[in-house]
Amino acid sequence: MKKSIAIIGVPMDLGQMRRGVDMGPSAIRYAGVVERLENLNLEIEDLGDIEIGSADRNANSENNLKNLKAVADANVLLASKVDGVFREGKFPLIFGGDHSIAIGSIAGVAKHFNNLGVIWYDAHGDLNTAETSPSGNIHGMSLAVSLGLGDQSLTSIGGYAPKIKPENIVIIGARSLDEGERKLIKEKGIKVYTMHEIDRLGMTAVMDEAIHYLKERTDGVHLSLDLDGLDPHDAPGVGTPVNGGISYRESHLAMEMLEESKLITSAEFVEVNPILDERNKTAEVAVALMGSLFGEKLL
Ligand code: B3U
Ligand code: MN
Ligand code: MN
Repeated sequence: MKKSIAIIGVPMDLGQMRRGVDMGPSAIRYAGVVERLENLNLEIEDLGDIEIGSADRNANSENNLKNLKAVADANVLLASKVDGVFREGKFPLIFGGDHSIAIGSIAGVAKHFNNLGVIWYDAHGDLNTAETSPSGNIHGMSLAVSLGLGDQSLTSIGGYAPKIKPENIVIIGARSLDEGERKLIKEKGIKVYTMHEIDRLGMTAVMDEAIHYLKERTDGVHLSLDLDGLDPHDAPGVGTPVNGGISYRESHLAMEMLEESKLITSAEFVEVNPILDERNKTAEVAVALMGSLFGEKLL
């Protein structure tokens, strides 16, 4: 049977303060994702975009959670959409939008597994809470929310918390962590491959270890790929670029190894911002990486 993929666009820009990331799903579609994946003999259904409320950029600033209500509402919708895709036996492929959408993606996915794993491919940890966040931007809190930490209107999405266990997370590409995030990583024993380990061990060994680690303890793995995990030379169209990132080649290798492992059961590609991009380069990189993740081969 043909593998069936359902695409969900989430034009969310309320989890951070830079305009343009709401156009990410359009940019990824424009870069030819449907044709690219259809060429791999996959059945693709594009479910269109989730509706996002409007910005309330001043409200809630006193509790350090910007646009809390609108971000929560959109993630409730996303969680139920993702849940529905799973019920139909399809693979959810989600396009962002800022990284706050991982809250809904993971809420929709995690109930279908006893022990969901997550690969968080990102320059950042996104492990802040309102108390530790330097910005109040919810896109820097989504992994913490999935661990059950944070405002109840976010952690309770999908009707259960926590969604994932700390030992089922692997962060890859980290090079910008806030104090509270570092503390949480140590406290919870979250596995992190920073750029130091990627340089030192090489991407092959990092992915081999990560895959082995998750295979042993999980029954499904969600890939949450923030394009700012890549170096800004290769993926310039992101809101918070950080130098010294993962290369385009290393990222392809990582996706190819994930494909070979058959580990990934859902995926999202986030933080593509066409306004900050160079001729849709970052969306094209995202689509190329999806090609590798779903089995594109040269020979
Ligand atoms: N850690 C900072 C910055 C940040 C997090 N995620 C992105 N930027 N993309 C924060 O605001 O939480
Ligand atoms: Mn992120
Ligand atoms: Mn990031």
